[in-house]
Amino acid sequence: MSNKTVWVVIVLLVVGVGGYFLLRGGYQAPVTTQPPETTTEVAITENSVTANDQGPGESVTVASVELVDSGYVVVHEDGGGKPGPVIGNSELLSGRNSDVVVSLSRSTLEEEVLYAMLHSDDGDGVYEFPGEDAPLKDDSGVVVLSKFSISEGAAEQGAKEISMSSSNFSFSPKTLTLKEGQPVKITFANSGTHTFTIDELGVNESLSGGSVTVEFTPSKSGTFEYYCAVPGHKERGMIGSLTVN
Ligand SMILES: [Cu+2]
Repeated sequence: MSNKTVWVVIVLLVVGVGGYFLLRGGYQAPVTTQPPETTTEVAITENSVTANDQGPGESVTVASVELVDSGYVVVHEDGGGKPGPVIGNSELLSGRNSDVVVSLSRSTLEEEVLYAMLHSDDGDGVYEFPGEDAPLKDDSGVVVLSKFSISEGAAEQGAKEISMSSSNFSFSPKTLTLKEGQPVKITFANSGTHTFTIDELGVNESLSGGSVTVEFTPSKSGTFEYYCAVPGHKERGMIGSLTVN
């Protein structure tokens, strides 16, 4: 064998063996590792607001606001059983906002009813209504609001009253915030046959007929799932998240 032939054989061997390992995956390109995701932000897909009954003062605290886009939580006084004049507002960023303090143009009065309503922002960061900053509505065209009342010792006494809807196949709102130990009375506008079930709190009420009232007292704090236990309904979207503080 000439020198030239030896070199040709060596080159063929190197290329052949190298190719074999490449095909077998025996050689792996260096992997650049991505830093782990550190954010726990949950994407907000639906606007919601929850205000609990509270004592009188010069501001109110809105327990929970979830906004898809930045906007306002606006406090209306009662105007004959529905939201009347505005007595305060607070600008909020998109996402989950807890215990939002809204300063008011007057002190709240014992036993009065107030409404915390979500409004959009037209982009100028100034609350204008009537104007561009209209109330936000849910998928069914209902204004997103939470009715609450002012009373001394609200947390110890009266049940928190909430309106919800249940239908094929969703609950509205999809998030609730309640206080541990404060009784709650939920009136469902219902269509179809469903249940309102919270395993951790021992709640399992059937919902049938047009209007159903469910009463319970959250016995512990935490974040719990509420869902419809009719087979297949939860999977199709009858599920929500309850936070008990
Ligand atoms: Cu159902």
